[in-house]
Amino acid sequence: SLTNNLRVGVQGVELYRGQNKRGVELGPKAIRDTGVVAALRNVGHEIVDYGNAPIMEMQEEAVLQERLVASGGRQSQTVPESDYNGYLNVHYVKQVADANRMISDWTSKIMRDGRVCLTLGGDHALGIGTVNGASQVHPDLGVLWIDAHSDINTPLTTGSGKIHGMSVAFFVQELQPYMTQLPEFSWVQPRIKAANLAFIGLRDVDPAERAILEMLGITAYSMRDVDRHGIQKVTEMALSKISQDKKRPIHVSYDIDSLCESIVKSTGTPVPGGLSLREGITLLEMINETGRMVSMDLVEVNPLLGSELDAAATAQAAKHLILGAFGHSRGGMALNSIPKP
Ligand code: 6HN
Ligand code: MN
Ligand code: MN
Ligand code: MN
Repeated sequence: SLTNNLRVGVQGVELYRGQNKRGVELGPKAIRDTGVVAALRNVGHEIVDYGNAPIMEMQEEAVLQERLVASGGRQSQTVPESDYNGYLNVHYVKQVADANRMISDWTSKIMRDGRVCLTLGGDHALGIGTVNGASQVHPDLGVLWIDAHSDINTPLTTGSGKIHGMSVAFFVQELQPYMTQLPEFSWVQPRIKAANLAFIGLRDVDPAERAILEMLGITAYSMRDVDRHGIQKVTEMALSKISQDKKRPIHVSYDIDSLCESIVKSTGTPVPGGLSLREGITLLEMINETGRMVSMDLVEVNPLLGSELDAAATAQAAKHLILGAFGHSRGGMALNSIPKP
């Protein structure tokens, strides 16, 4: 049955330096503006919204941000790939590392307050911080990475230099001997075992990423698997792979681009042929039913991409995914579970 009486902590992370399209920093506001927090209270949860983590990046960029808003245009801008890290092609290492250090602290603090942590992004590089923070509280953490992409490039294999395409590489234990150690990220504790990680929704995986997945035997369900087995079977298999004894706490990192590009246009790296919104909701409801989700990211909503209608549809999709993950009943609530006034 659905879990609908949790203590939840919400944090926003306006991170955008993990990729190169402005606007993803407005994701937390776009998602909150759907009324998702009130809707979660209606489900029955007790919620504290911690606001947005004051990452340096945003303070430095506040002026630019104001200019962008003042210009009235809601057009996304592509930022230059300036910060080039020596011989490595990794962009904005310091900004992304410093932001993640704070995100990690916030995540573990929220969880130590006894709350399920819901993180609204922001780009997917924030997963380095949320997974690190969550695994500090639960060292036996399992991770479900729901994404069109596998985000497991290393600083040596990346073609784009974007850290949101490398997040997973930072926290997988067995990958560290092959991982270029960046001093800015030396605080990260790669505690997630390859066996306790699974991907769902893949359909755009780089050759080197594929090689890493195979080398470490990481469970990875592509859209081909979803088409073959259906989302329920795939989710069951993923859940039992990452936790055979069905006891492991779960972190869900949900990239909105796992959904089909035809429904989610306001995201930085859309890919056709993805999950339907219903498949996304079903998958998350099933995770909710385990009662073991301790932390969730919802990332890569960029309201400056696509039309205003596209942006609204993308934010709505995010809202409904979150509701699924937090046990909203599509069939209506049982009378005895309606929260008392
Ligand atoms: N995401 N594999 C590509 C790269 O740049 O490394 C795409 C990454 C997309 C990342 O969607 O979070
Ligand atoms: Mn470059
Ligand atoms: Mn993605
Ligand atoms: Mn991603």
